[in-house]
Amino acid sequence: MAALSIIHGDITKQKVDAIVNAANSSLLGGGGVDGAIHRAGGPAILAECVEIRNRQGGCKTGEAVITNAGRLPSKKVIHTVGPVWKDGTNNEEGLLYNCYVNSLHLAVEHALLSIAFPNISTGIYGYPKVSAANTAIRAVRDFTDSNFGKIKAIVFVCFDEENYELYTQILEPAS
Ligand code: AR6
Repeated sequence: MAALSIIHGDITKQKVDAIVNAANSSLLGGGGVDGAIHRAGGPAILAECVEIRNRQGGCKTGEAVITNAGRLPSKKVIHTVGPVWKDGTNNEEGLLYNCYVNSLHLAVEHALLSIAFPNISTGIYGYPKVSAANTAIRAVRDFTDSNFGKIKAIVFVCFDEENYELYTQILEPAS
């Protein structure tokens, strides 16, 4: 079983095999965690994003692509595109679930054993944080249940206090 942990902090500082970026379908960068990753990692990440974009036309919502990590302490960056929250009737939940599972599959394909996730879609894309946390945890647990031992460590990196409290309550209800 992969170890699941929660950190209150900045994903660009995580020394794991792969960090996940909450990107947009253009793969050309943006604000939030996407901006932070490109700023800290430098231009090599964007250069590879542009190559992918030229090859396959960006990344669809719920899907994931992988690049180098530039100057970041991780080995790779997995870019996934979360859904924009509308009202919950546009398969937002299924698409968010897919972001986590597809990122994990990509990590396994690249023999990456540890992975850190931000709270995808819960910033600029406006996904309600409680629902997003429950979906993220369900997706990760479903994946680890059916892919035993393929990933050793999964970290939820919560940047804002509200998400940190939420994940702690869901994953460590006794504390
Ligand atoms: N480390 C970890 N988490 C962070 C960091 C950080 N350095 N900075 C912000 N967060 P958002 P989205 C958290 O808006 O909602 C971009 O412009 C933040 O507190 O980054 O998926 C993209 O290009 C929040 O909980 O991503 C897209 O256009 C979480 O990251 C769009 O935003 C996600 O917030 C994607 O929107």
